[in-house]
Amino acid sequence: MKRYFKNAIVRRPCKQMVNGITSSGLGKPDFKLALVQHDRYIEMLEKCGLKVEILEPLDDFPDSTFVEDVAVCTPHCAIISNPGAASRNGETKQISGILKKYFSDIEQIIFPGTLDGGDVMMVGNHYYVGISGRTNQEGADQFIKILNKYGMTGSKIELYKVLHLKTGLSYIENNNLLVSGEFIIHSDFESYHKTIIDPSEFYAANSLWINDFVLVPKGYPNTEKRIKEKAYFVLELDVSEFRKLDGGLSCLSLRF
Ligand code: CIR
Repeated sequence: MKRYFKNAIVRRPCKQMVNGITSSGLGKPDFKLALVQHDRYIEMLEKCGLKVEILEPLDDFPDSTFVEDVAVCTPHCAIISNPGAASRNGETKQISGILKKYFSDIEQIIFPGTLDGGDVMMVGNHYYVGISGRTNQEGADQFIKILNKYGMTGSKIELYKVLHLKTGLSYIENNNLLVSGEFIIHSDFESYHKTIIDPSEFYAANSLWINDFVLVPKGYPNTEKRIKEKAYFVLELDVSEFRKLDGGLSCLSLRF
């Protein structure tokens, strides 16, 4: 097994998750079922070879289980974000203390810059940053400046329809990119081997590469089949209750 990532951090869903931000129109999540799905998610991360730190739920922050949004972990430093949604802005408070255990260098995006980790897609030493309803130009510029300080690079991608960059786009290594909607024809992604996600399986565009496994949400057989054809080990996972809050597989962890 390729062991690029060794660790993951997740945060248990809190009871208040039923009041999380959503545009899905799929109704409120079932909290108990969400806990079961989260347990299974942790098991899958372990199966991919990761040591998982599990953080306590934060009842003041309904969306705090989407821990990917509060930081970006690079091989050289961790960058604490500044979430663009008002109700999520305080989620970053304790993350710095946790990341200090793993990283000697911690950076931070500061106001007026905003950035959600879900808008950041890593491709080796380069990071694509979505300019979205959550991540603004100032936040992206701060982020890219930090990357440059550590010898990494970044570039900005304007988003038009999706919540976050990785809502519609996932890099699964080996130059393979899952693309949907506004990213299917896009000058910045022409050099990749693109797997175009069928509109009926749009949600599966957020699949997650970890050490040569690819986690795919349950219920998207065509995407699953096409990823398998590329010789990955595919793990299927039901995340229906997180989908109700516009969240996907990548949103539920930090990996490094
Ligand atoms: C939100 O709107 O912030 C949450 N309900 C969903 C966050 C999903 N996170 C992600 O795509 N990285």
